[in-house]
Amino acid sequence: MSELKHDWTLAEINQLFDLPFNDLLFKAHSIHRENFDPNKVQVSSLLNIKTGACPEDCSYCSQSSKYDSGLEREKLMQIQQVKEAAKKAKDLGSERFCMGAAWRNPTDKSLDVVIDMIKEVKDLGMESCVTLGMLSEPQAKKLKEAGLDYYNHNIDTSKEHYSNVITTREFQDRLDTIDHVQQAGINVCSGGILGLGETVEDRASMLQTLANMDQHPNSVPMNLLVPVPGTPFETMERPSDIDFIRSIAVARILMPQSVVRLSAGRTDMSETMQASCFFAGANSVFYGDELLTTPNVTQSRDEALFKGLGINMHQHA
Ligand code: SAM
Ligand code: DTB
Ligand code: SF4
Repeated sequence: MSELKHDWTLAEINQLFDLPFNDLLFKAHSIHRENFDPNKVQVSSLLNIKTGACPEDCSYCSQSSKYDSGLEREKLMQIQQVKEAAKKAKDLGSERFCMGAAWRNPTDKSLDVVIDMIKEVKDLGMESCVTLGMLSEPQAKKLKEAGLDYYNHNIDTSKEHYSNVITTREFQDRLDTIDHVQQAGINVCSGGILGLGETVEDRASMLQTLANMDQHPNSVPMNLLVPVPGTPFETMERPSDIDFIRSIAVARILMPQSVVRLSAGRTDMSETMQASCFFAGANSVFYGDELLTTPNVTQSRDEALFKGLGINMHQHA
């Protein structure tokens, strides 16, 4: 097992980004092998339990009320529907069920409903994850008592670039919620999005924030922006495949024991690119035909990909 370091300097991280690609990948893959079975990928499934009409202005998001992405808003889902979706995900082989809500923060009343949903997921023998926006300390404690396994709260980009992407909250708000989740003893899932017009320095800074937390997030989703028509970032330039793979490799080196998830954006990635991401240290994906509001790689294509690469889906994470 690699030793964990929490005092990464930007200079050290920039040096990793500057390495020749083969040197970077060799280093990342060696660390990956020391800490994980390189032929195993953890799979989680997503369900959007509350769609659209979000008061936040995240420039990439289909669910913000500030932009017209053509998405129909929907109220908080009925428990029965959640149960059916979780059962389906379990039958497909997914081990974690992650429920997302387009909220700035949950009200205490809606949190109670989500808690009932978490209990249904737990009753199926699956790990539970939710992403509901900002949480107060008591709300995080309540979720822990309900048996929640993971809370997803992405920092999305660097602190320097944050206000170019979102103006309705501050970077520190994200860190505060992550702190409440960590203090409550819930596993943290936190990562970001590449393709938000950030520089390589911003990527280094984002990864530095994640890696220098008191505890590394247990799970680090690395999303490639899914460009959504109607949002301000609809025509944002896409990072090169090589630059994306480099960021996965650096995340693996900085956080050797965290599960790095190759998250949104896989529909626009070739199989070769995904294979390179797995080599660089990614060891988790979202599995199932849909992300939150956009399509994911179909389950049958993923099955074929994993078979071709000799990758097994984790049965026990
Ligand atoms: N509203 C909550 C929040 O923002 O924390 C939870 C749901 S929000 C949709 C969860 C995460 O999805 C965001 O933090 C962002 O990282 C990711 N996301 C949203 N839209 C995306 C897009 N178009 N492409 C890639 N990732 C996206
Ligand atoms: C994460 O990092 N990515 C997921 C999950 N956590 C909640 C969401 C991806 C959303 C992609 C765009 C959409 O489907 O709306
Ligand atoms: Fe709302 Fe979350 Fe979308 Fe931002 S990312 S607009 S907070 S649903």
